[in-house]
Amino acid sequence: MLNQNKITGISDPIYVTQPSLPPLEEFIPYLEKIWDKKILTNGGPFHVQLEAALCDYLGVEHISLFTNGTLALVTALQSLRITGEVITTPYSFVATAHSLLWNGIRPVFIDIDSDTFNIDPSKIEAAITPHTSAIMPVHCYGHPCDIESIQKIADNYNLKVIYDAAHAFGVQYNNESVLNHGDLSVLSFHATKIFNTFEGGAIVCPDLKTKQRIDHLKNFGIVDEVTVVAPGINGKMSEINAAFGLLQLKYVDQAISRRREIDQLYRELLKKVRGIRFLDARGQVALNFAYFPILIETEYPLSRDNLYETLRAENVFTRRYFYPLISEFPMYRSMPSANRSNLPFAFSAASRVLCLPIYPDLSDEQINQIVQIIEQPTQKHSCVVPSQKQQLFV
Ligand code: T4K
Repeated sequence: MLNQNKITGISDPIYVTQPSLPPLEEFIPYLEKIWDKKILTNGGPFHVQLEAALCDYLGVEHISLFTNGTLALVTALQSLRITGEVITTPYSFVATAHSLLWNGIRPVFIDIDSDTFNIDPSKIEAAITPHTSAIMPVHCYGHPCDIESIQKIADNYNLKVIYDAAHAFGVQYNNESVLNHGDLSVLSFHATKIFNTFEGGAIVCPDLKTKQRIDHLKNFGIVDEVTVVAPGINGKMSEINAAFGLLQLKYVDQAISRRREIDQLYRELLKKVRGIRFLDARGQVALNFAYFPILIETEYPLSRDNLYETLRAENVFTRRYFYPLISEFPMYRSMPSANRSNLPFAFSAASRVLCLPIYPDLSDEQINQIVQIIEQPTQKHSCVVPSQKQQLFV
């Protein structure tokens, strides 16, 4: 029955993303070097090289590499000695708020901007209490937050700003890296990200002293053989991941440029579909096209979840990033700031969003097939209505 309904006959599943991988043979020389030297971790040569190469590529001062973005977030909060309450968004991957709980910090959720889906700065001041020590915004989908307004409030109230920049690798805002804003920015190099090291992450920081503190914290707090300065953790990136990162860096521009083409093609093909809306970034930006979110509005004949299921039945596995909201998960749900009435736009966004597949190896043909599935209910819809009308007149 399902087969009869197939619109495009897509046989191999298309996922929301697929990691970019360089040619395997190019990785072998890196492995040979590791085998020769037998330095596998603890700040080895590839680790040092990747930190320098990323500073160069991203246009930032200092970077500290991590095993993943979540440990980098946890450590970023430790490094600035953040305590009490932190104002953040419910519209993100759950790691954003989990990093606060792991530090014994209470997340205070505020609503998002209805256009950008990033934290709404006009909601920050009302959420500040004597316990507030920082703001943790997310550059959602790599679209920069309202950096200026956030910084102004942070300065007025003496709050730190830690950006969860997991989606914002390579993003420029006003011709400068978006990662240079706030006190710290945290990146993820997970397999699903623009730039991946299988697993990985990093903290971007503006001064050497902060980097040194972060470097100690990610290595158990060890300074030297006989000195431990803090109850640190093991968050170090291994040499194999760092080596892979160096190779990946050679291909990242190519990957972003193919993503840009895919973004443009989707926009071109979908612009005439009633009830499908795009999300645009504000200001002068160079994006990385990490995600392709669309919004399913009421004029579209199917609900967002019906479209999600229709695509699944056709072997296209989109994702509802970010549904459910973080604030809906059991460990957050009972917090006063998680109340639905406090987060109307976030709830609305989470009920309408669908992230379509986007990754460098996605072909134009596959994009056309995906769009065909999205268009079909609108065509069916416009056919059904006249034929029903005709029957009435028979
Ligand atoms: N802050 C934000 C704002 C984040 O988005 C994230 C991570 C973090 C912090 C934390 O950073 P890390 O600690 O992860 O470095 C995925 C990722 O696991 C997660 O890293 C990411 N955000 C989040 C948005 O997406 P899932 O549960 O949706 O992943 P999964 O396994 O369902 O993968 C999605 C699709 O990707 C799969 O359907 C197939 C494809 N895939 C995935 C993997 C892992 C592959 O083709 N190959 C792979 O190896 O969370």
